[in-house]
Amino acid sequence: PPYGAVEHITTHGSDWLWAAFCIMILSDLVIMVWHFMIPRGQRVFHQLCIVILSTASIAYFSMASDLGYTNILTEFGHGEYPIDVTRQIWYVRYIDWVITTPALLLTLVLASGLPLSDIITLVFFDLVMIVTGLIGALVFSRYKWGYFSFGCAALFYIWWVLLGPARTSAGALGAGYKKAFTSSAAILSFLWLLYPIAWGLCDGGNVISPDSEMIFYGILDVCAKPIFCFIHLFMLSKLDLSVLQL
Ligand code: RET
Repeated sequence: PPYGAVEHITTHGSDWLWAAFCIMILSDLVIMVWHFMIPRGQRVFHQLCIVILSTASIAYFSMASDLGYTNILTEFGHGEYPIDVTRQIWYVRYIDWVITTPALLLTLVLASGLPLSDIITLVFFDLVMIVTGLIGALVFSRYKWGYFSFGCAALFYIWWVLLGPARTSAGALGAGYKKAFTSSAAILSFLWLLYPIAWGLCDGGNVISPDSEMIFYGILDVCAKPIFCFIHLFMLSKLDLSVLQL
């Protein structure tokens, strides 16, 4: 029937989410073991990665179990019925991001010597980005794109801080710090560009199915969380972290 048709993930979608859950939790366990080999006082980056991967593991556990979403009416369904179709909106993602995106930014800026006032503002605008994304996803009408625009403005501010002031202050810590910061910030900036694109195709425009959404966001999350954490921690392991006084 055209009324009450629901866009849902399938069992294949769920299998992929269980695979992503395993990647998150195994990477988490590896970093937990690794962090005990680092001297106290220099473990903060490992600890932040543990925060990120533990949160992601629980989020993927929820989504693989088909939990953590709500059904939202969409103007145009992806399926065969053009009207009055609902779509799963996975709010659990945003609960994950509220914790993990500030932690990801901290892994970068705590190794850059950026002043505390700038770090606090950066984290606040990151929260603005995620919360506007959540509200926009839950809004049915075209006003959702207004929230999306506020979120994008916040992302532009984050890019500017990372590639401008934070990169400059990393340079003041030495060439090694500048090199590590620039590579990690470039990877993060590129990956974060893809999130609003995924949002536009899923939560925003309802262009791709929930299964495809899980593949798009899932590959992104594996790159932006475990892969990013490992690359960043390896680069930091070559630096003398005692200069940071953390
Ligand atoms: C939203 C929609 C509103 C506009 C923008 C967004 C950006 C989200 C980003 C999320 C990053 C998530 C990560 C998660 C964990 O690894 C909220 C989709 C700009 C950049 C890195």
